[in-house]
Amino acid sequence: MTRETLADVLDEIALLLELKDENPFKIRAYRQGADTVRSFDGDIVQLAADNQLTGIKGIGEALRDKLHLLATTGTLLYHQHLRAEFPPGLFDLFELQGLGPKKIKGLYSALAIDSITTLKTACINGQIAALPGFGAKTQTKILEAIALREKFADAFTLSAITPLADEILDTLRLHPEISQLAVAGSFRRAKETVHDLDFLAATKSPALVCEDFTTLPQVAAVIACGETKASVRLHNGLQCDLRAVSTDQFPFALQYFTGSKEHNVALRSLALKRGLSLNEYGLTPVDATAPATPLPPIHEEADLYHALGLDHIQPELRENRGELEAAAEHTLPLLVELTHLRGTFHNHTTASDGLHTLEAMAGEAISMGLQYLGIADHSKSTFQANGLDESRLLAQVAEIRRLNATWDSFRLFAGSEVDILKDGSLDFDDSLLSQLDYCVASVHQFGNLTEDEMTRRICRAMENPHVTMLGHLTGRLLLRRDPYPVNHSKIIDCAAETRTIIELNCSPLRLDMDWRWWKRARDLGVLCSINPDAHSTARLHHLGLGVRVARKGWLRRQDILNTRPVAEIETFLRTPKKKR
Ligand code: DGT
Ligand code: CA
Ligand code: CA
Ligand code: ZN
Repeated sequence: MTRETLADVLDEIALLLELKDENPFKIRAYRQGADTVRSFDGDIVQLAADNQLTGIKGIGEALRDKLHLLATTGTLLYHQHLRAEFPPGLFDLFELQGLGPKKIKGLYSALAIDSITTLKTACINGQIAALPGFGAKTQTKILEAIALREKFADAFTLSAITPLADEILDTLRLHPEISQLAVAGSFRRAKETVHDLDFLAATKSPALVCEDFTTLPQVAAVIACGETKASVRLHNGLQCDLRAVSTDQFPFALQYFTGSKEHNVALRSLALKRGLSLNEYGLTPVDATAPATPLPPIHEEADLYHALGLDHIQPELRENRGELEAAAEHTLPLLVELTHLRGTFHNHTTASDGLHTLEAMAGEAISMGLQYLGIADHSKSTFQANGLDESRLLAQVAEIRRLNATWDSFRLFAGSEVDILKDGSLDFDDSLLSQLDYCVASVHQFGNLTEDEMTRRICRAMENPHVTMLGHLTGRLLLRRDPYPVNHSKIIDCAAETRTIIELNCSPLRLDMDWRWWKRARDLGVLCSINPDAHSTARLHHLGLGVRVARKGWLRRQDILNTRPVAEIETFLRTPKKKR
């Protein structure tokens, strides 16, 4: 039983209760419980097993008993009974963009729609368009969402599978016959979406390790199991491959299976130019008879790169986008690390659509060792997220100033995630914005403009002297919603010119701006801010994901605003934008 499983069960109960139209307070209690479990500082699983959850804020009596049962027995009858009230295919509907519990319930009771297949058929037959409360527009939207899901059927987001990868690694590490272990592939390269997990183990007993791999508790089906490799499918549909190699082969196999394929192809041809043949088993002279300079011993991946005259290339950079040239010239970037972060901007509270109060968010940031936290709740136009109007925002600013007086070595920065309106003007006027410490400007509506219109709209917002940074540039939701069209080059140029920071929004489905654009931005002197866009204390921890993506974008410590200590940030924010 892991912390994630506990939290997921509570979240699912909340969803099921919502389907049943239960009391909203009860639903909220489960959601909050899930969040508390995720963010709890300590071994919550053990505490639950020992029935020691009394007094933990966010976990009431009812949840306490359920968590205890779950942690000790692995299942919860209450949850299973709730689940049994609905057909299993119904749960897939939640993965469709734009369908919430209310709509799903309506479809289920009116048309007995209980799976994506039945929903698709009903759309094609025009039944959704005829349904009160739905209509032709919704029907088209649903069909688009289904098409999008089909397009990404075999992909997973990096963050969704990270807990699974860690769980499996933890189990395999206990195996007495495994001496070295890693996940390679796109996961190790921190690709934003991943098709499968590629495990690699060094062992003297490859067949045994392969067989044991297929009996992991997460495995739903065995695809193949041989002498040195095995493939399985997990309960969530994710495929996992395992290669079992010898200790000598391990660094070569790790390099090979980390990829990318393009990086490997380029590396192999570089080796060939030096008369060397590289594959997943080793590095050998092409011509065995020619007198060759002896190769240095290769014990780890770095040795392999060194043997080819290269600096060691971090996995995140291995996409054949200039990293081999930089490694040869000794100009690879020294990449940012999580420990470099001193704070973060763009976070929400209960004032708009966040789950936790200012104090709770600050408390979590303090416990993470951060020196500052930027608050940026929604502005009034984002009414669906309870955006703040002028007076509520000013009240929040006053509250932040009051709280700041209570800390010696921590501070909140008062900001706003201000809406960029259709014409590029902002949701608040300059006199209000000038009373804030900083401001994140984001697009939340009119995503259907042309690329030109959207680009001009965003550039106009960046020209405002009070806009410190641009929020989630493209509005994409990975595997759910395509980005709206926007000209990245022009946006980056404009950011450089107006000294506007671009956010790397590291909310797991966003990871926006995309990693492919950061090197260009960096080279033009555009600063990045790694922002979790946290709507709860637990989500502040997505900063780690943000750092992985920043690394993939070639970003160094000095390219990132929120690696700076609080005193520097204070000066920075007080300095007029043009002079920063
Ligand atoms: P994905 O699609 O998210 O699983 O992406 P990867 O990169 O993990 O791809 P995967 O699992 O098919 O293969 C893992 C690594 O193995 C890949 O990054 C590079 C290496 N590899 C696989 N097939 C080839 C190949 O045909 N040529 C070369 N040079 N390398 C390959
Ligand atoms: Ca893979
Ligand atoms: Ca694979
Ligand atoms: Zn936003």
